[in-house]
Amino acid sequence: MALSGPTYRVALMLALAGEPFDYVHVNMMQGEHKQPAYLSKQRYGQVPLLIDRNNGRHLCQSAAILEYLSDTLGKFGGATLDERFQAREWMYWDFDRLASNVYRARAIRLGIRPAAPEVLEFSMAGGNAALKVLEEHLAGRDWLVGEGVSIADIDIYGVVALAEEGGFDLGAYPHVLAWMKRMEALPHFASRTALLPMESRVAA
Ligand SMILES: N[C@@H](CCC(=O)N[C@@H](CS)C(=O)NCC(=O)O)C(=O)O
Repeated sequence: MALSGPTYRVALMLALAGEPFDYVHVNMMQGEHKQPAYLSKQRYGQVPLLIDRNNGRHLCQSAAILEYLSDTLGKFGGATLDERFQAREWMYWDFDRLASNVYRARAIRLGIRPAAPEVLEFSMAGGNAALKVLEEHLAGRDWLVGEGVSIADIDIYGVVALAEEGGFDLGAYPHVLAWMKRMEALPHFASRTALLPMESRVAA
């Protein structure tokens, strides 16, 4: 689904890995994601869903999909076992503290999810607290884990790239902004709007 941050991070991973992929738009406005046909493939009734045609596997949960892709493609998994564990920590932290708040604030501001003002306030406070953690970690380092880009960076970029739509002022986080620029300079990098159209698309 074109507006979906979790879908974007999977698409970004595939793009950065140089893997062509078909993109199938799920019409969430019409509740397609809650129909039995879709639920039989994606038990949580959410996007994204990755279908690996090489082996017929169906995978849910964007962070788990990134781990799967890094394992199967042998890319962005971290240079050592410790880096791999650290990347996983960042991804678990992300959905707990950063993505939950940023995506909720964005959904409220875009009118996708109506909510009381206190909910927006709560989400902004939580999102800013998480951005501060990110900012402090990125001071003096180029990537979240080790010396190169990993699935932790791809995962978290897929949140931070949408933060301004949620009303967050990234100008307050210069190290995060510099890290975003490094992400955007990677070969094959593409924005959400370039990767996710509002209709289905077969691999180029
Ligand atoms: N933790 C999940 C979150 C996925 C998610 O929240 N997707 C949203 C769209 S961005 C969705 O499908 N919402 C519909 C619903 O949860 O019923 C992931 O990372 O894949």
